[in-house]
Amino acid sequence: MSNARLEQTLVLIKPDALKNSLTGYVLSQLSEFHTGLCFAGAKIVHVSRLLAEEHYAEHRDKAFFSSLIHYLMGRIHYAAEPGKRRVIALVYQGPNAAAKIRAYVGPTNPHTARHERPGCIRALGTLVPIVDPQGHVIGQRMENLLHTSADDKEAEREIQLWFKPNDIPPLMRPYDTEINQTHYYLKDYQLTTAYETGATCLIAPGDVAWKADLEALRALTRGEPAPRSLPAVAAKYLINEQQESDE
Ligand code: 3AN
Repeated sequence: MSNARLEQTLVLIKPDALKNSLTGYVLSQLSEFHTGLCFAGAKIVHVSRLLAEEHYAEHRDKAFFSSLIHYLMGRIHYAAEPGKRRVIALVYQGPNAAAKIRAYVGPTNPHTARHERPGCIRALGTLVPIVDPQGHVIGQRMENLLHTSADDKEAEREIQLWFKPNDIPPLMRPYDTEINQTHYYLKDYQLTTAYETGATCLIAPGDVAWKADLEALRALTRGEPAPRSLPAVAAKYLINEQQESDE
């Protein structure tokens, strides 16, 4: 990004932070007074499996992946209260946004955070054993309260995964947008441009969309290789749209 004022980063306040009533503390710690960054976007999200798996796509082959997805979906901290399964997604803006927020939040592993950066937000997190159906410990899950984008490139991918352009005020939008000209629907995870019963409209003509999403949808419609997968485009348009089963 050429304009440093428009540098942005994604922060997710995850279900363990919500459960432990740390939201106010996190917002205060990350406030403009401390970080020099300001809000560009905020939304409360019931995280679908599609969104969680896209968000953590780089960890797909790791032993902790399934546990990580359930954690982000709120199934671990709100097992008996599906209505409370939420994440607060925030976009912060300002020079060096990703690096600044990561420095405030601290290391990924809460034990390391406590050791190396006592007082950082993730020092309040914990490590939890992951147990297989036979009761054997097969790994550990880091409950580290927050997600923050690793760098500017990841921030671009993640902000466009969680936010539509209109979730961000016009003068704060960091990435190219385009006015859509076509109806795009999703039915049984397949893309169509004509409505069928049971289909969900992803984007309608006249909607403002990320340019990269529309480029991907046009390529996918033509059956050509797309710069971005259908789930990566669709997930944000389905946010808070449908009631997921508890599978
Ligand atoms: P960060 O969240 O600091 O960017 P990533 O992207 O490496 O760190 O990891 C994403 C999430 O995956 C972490 N927040 C953590 O919950 C989990 N995770 C990463 N590495 C491990 C690991 N070795 N064991 C268990 N969980 C992990």
